Amino acid sequence: MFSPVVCNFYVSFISSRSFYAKRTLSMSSRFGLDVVSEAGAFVRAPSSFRNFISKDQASQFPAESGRYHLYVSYACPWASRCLAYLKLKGLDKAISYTVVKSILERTKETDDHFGWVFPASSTEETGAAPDMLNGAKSVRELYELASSNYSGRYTVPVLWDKKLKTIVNNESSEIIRMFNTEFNEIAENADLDLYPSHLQAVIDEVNELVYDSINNGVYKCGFAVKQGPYDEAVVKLYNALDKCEEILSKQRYICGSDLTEADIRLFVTLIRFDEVYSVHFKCNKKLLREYPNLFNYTKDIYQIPGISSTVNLEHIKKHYYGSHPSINPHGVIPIGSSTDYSASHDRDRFNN
Ligand SMILES: N[C@@H](CCC(=O)N[C@@H](CS)C(=O)NCC(=O)O)C(=O)O
Repeated sequence: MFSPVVCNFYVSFISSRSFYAKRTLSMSSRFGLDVVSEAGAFVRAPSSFRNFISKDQASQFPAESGRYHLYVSYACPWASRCLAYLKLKGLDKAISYTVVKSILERTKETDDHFGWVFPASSTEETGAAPDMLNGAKSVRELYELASSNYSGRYTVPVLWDKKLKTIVNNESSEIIRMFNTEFNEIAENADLDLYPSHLQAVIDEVNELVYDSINNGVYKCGFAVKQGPYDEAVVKLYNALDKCEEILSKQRYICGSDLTEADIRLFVTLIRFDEVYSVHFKCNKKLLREYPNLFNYTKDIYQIPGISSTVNLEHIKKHYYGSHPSINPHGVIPIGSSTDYSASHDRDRFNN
């Protein structure tokens, strides 16, 4: 279950400091297992822990207040969408969470894996906190506590079960679905349904486009090591952004007049676009702020109560510019535009 499928890729390690040195993959390797294919394209490895929390109290992982804990990074778009759900659904009292440090660090003396780490004290980095629950020094340690034979990536988000002392799930697209429906007995905002049955087909369709071309698309641009895969990814990215811009010229949200899961999934990439992806991942054909609808839409989502607290641009910039030596070897952080996403927007025009 925990063996990642890597097949016949000629691989290099994306998130490791040994990026230049390591060119072959051993299945027992402790390095990040996102890979670069023989053609030079970025390939994201699948998540490994795929259990579900259920409102059924007889299930293995029943929804309970105080039982589960979410480990996140403010830098990570996938983790941030889980955090956004905690806030939107009013679950942040029932499900506690801990934020890791922004920059990847060495996780063990005995090898050269770099990954997410916790600060030693709550004053070490604003926003980040020590792991008070398990006393772990790194996210890697959490995976090792949960499984003695784990050989995948040590990614965030991690949804942790305090009772069984294990990882329930580390796939954000599944975690947000659980938060949406399974905790409604506890959620302060139980009536909010971000994946309503009448919109599921359209949400699924938008998610497919947005995941492949935009969420993961920016990574495919940034981590391509050959011109061809970059060209392909960047064309797909801007075609998808143009399409979203067009849709958003006619309606407030990406699937119609109501906020849905698809908006949260799109937002986490858009909010990082101008500050990071445009420079760091070479997504510079057009900035987000040059798209009137996408830009105002991003401000609109940012201003939904709870969402701005999930966006920490300091952590975001420090992480990307400081954790990928293959892309930015000296870790210099570009100045950026300091765009104010809490400024007024024009999206109310669709409400009349
Ligand atoms: N499919 C996962 C992807 C999570 C993911 O790739 N997280 C990145 C941060 S943005 C990570 O933790 N990378 C650390 C590593 O690969 O070592 C999800 O959506 O939950």
